[in-house]
Amino acid sequence: MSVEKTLVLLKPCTVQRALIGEVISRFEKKGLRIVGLKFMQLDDAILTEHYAHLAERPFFPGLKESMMVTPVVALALEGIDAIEVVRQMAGATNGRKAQPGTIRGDYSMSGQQNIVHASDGPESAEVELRRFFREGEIFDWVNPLHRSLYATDEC
Ligand code: IDP
Ligand code: MG
Repeated sequence: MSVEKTLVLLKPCTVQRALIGEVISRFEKKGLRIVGLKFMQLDDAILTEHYAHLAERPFFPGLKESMMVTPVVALALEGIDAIEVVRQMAGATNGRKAQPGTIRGDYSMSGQQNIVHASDGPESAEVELRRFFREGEIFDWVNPLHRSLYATDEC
C-alpha cells in the first residue's frame, strides 16, 4: 500500500465522442486526485517511444495514426495504489472483452479505439509521467477531503 502517481491518456476517440468529461468524472468520483491535466497534440516520435513494445505488431502504424487524429488529454492521477486502481477501472484492452462497469467495458467496442491509456506498473508510470509532463506541470495541492477518502492508518 503506497501513494502512487499514474499516467492516463484520453485517446482521440474519447475526444471525438465528447467523453472527456464523463471519463475524467469517473476518476474524480473514485477519489483519485488529479495532479496534472493538459491537452496535447502527439507526434510520431513520442508515440514510437510510448508504444515501443508494439513496434513489431501489424497494427502499430494504424495505432500511432489513431493517436494523432486530435489532441489527447493527459492526466496525472494520484492515490494509494493508483496504478492498479486505474488499470482496473480501465478494464481489458479490447472494449468488447472488457467487463461492463469498466471504462472500456462501458464505452468501447474496439480493440484499438479503447478510450484510455493507463500505465501498467510503477516503472512505466514513472517513465510515462516524465514523457508527457514537464517539471512544474504536476501539482501537489492539498485535498481537504483526504480524511474522508482514507482511514487514518492508510494515510
Ligand atoms: P493496454 O492499453 O491495455 O495497456 P497494450 O497491449 O499496451 O494494451 O496496447 C496498447 C494499445 O494498442 C491498446 O490500448 C490499443 O489501443 C492498441 N492495441 C493493442 N492490441 C491491439 C490489437 O490487437 N489491434 C489493434 N490495436 C491494438
Ligand atoms: Mg499498455
